[in-house]
Amino acid sequence: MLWVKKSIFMICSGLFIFWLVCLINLEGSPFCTRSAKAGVFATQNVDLTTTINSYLNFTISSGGSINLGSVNADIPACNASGTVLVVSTNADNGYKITPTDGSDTNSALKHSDNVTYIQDMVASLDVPDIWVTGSTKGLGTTLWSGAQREEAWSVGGVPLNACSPDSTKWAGVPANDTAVSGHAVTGYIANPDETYWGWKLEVANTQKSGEYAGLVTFTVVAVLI
Ligand SMILES: [Ca+2]
Repeated sequence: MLWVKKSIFMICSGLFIFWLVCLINLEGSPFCTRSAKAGVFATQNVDLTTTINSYLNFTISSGGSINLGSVNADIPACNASGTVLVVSTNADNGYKITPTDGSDTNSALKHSDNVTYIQDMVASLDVPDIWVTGSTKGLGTTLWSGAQREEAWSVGGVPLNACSPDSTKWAGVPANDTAVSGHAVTGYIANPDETYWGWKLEVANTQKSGEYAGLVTFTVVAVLI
């Protein structure tokens, strides 16, 4: 029986030595099935915050100067190419844009006598109206094209330009931008927003003849939270 006891002792000793070697540094050895040693560790989080500042860039890419030419009474003069505005902003609630001329009744067109004006077309930017040739009078503007053009400007068709018949509605230019806007994007826009504005003029035979000129100012306001 002595050889049995020796054999058992030898086997147990071998297993003990094998376990001890694995315990020390033979992790991953094909002879060792023990998984990797679990380390002692702890974690802490870093809470990061930042604020992205608002950005706004506004340019007139074309049509910064419009000449409506020589106008006869009761025959509208219309500028087909119009004025193209480009607005880039990262504002989280979009932006609004409004043409203004300092008067809710007079247009920007002022006679060289420095007194006489051509009137505004009688329709507001938020409720534009169709132009009835021979009846509608004054200077009007229209948002005739744009990716986010308001439905209020539309007559139903797709305008080829600002002067396409029955394709767009018109409005007078208000005194300031506090009441209504001609165009309002209500959400964040990733790409520059282009809007295409037309100009149309019709006068009665009582409008004083001569040269008229004036400025319309477009104001862009970013809408933040
Ligand atoms: Ca006006």
